[in-house]
Amino acid sequence: MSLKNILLRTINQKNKFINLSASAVKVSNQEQYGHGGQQKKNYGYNRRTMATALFSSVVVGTMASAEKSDKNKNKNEDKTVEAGTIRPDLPTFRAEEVSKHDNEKSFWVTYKNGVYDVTAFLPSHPGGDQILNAGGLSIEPFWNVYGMHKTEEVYALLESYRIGNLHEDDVVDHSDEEMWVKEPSRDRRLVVKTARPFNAETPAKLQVAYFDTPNELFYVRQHMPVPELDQSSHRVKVIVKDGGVTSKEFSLQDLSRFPKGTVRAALMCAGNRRSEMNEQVKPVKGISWQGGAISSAVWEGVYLRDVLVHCGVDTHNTAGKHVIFTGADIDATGQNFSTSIPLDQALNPNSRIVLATSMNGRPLPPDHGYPLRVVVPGAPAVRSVKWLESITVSHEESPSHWHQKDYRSFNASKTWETADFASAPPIYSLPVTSAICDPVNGDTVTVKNGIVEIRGYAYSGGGAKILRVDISPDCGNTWIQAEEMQSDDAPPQQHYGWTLWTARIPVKRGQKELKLWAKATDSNFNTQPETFHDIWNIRGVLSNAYHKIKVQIKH
Ligand SMILES: Nc1nc2c(c(=O)[nH]1)N[C@H]1C(S)=C(S)[C@@H](COP(=O)(O)O)O[C@H]1N2
Ligand SMILES: [Mo]
Repeated sequence: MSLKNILLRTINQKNKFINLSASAVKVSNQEQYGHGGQQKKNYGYNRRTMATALFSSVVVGTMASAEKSDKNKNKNEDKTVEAGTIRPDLPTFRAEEVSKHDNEKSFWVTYKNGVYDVTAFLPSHPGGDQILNAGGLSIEPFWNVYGMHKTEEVYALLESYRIGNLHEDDVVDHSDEEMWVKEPSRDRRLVVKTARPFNAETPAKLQVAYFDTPNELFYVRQHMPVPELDQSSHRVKVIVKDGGVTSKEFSLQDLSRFPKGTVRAALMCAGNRRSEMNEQVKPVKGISWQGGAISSAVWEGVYLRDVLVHCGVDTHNTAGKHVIFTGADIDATGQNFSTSIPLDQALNPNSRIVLATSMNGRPLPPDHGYPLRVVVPGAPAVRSVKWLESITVSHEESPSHWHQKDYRSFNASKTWETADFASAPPIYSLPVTSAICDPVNGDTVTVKNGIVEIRGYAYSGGGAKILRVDISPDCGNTWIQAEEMQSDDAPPQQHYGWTLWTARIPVKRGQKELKLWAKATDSNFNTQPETFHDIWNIRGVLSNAYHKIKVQIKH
């Protein structure tokens, strides 16, 4: 039976218990076995949530032996049953051949100098579908993390599947990859910008398909690997440095005793739409986000303000003070992700800052900060620190390089040589922006009754609400106001949702092409600049000029 059939059979069995669509299964199989990327670059990211329990029905019998091997671990580590040494009797493969090999026919992995066809072993892998992440790749980083593999039995078992040697030049040190092994499963529909750390946009057409973005389609922006945390043992420390230093620790249960806090907020990366600035003016540094680094959710937890007041923060003397948020994720030098906002902003009830445990009615997914995240609505999303470990009230801003060396505002003449980050204002709010999401640039659209219908989002930071979205079909000569506006009920000053809009654009008979410009106006009557020229900046942040696309017309 082919590998695909074995898998499909197992999946079909599982389908009786878990509700999976046929298309999800199909996509998953293609993606899991179809990848042929570079040896060092391609596992762990491309899975749908489909197969969490994929093989659990067939592994019951083998779990016992896995446990046994685990107990023997120490004893066996002394012995030197070596796997992956060179076997001159076997053929040699390049890493590229292994990774491009069709894993749907037979499933290959490497370990040190060894190449293995482990197809026959797949259904009885005690770790279930985890092994699928290693298709065409080395299993070493996985085994470094899941140490129960390092036993005589497992080495011997692996060697029984040996088919060849990995070319000497392709044997690499995988120790730096361990930290990526436990990354969460991600929806295949996300548009991946970088795999490690994982950064991905919500596809444009799916942004406007839902008012609140389904959690699995919410854009993802990571600076580091996703930390593994547990809600029952998680604690957040509130430290107040004001003359003396006081500190209090809260479990999630402790937090739940505060009044419930909730806010509907779109989160937008300060670098959203950076690619347009980059293309239309000159290069900027940063992830080349198109318009998909914004998504919407309802966040629930408790209000930060209540917790700060409970901890005795002086609500009157706020000037010059800051609230530093620190996450559990750490960089290569051991520094935790951290940034800060002014204390004034944190204490203002209009800010509606939530210490969130839930996102759209579900526990926060690992990618979005499980089990606790601060949501600072209306601010660049970088201030909404995930995996929140501590909150520090201080006379200083966060000292981290993410706060000191990024997310600051510069004029268009500043270069990397002349920009002074220390004196540049940190970005704590967001300007008005909009984008056309459906159609996307280059699409062919069908005219119905002389009309082309277009849809998009508009958003403004700082609690402002979108009042109007205008579309020009003729490079700014005339403007058509979007008719349908879907938005949150909250009033301006407290309005943190985005607005989804629909506009109907009349087209002439025989017209072949349509250029469309979009701009929004917010409740402060601020509107977008026409071009990116004057707002260009080295980091490509706050890239909010008119969104301009061109589509072909089918009558
Ligand atoms: N702990 C932590 N919090 C973080 C980040 C991070 O890397 N680590 N990235 C920030 C940035 S730059 C953005 S744009 C948002 C992205 O949130 P999302 O992944 O839930 O969309 O998270 C912010 N909070
Ligand atoms: Mo961001």
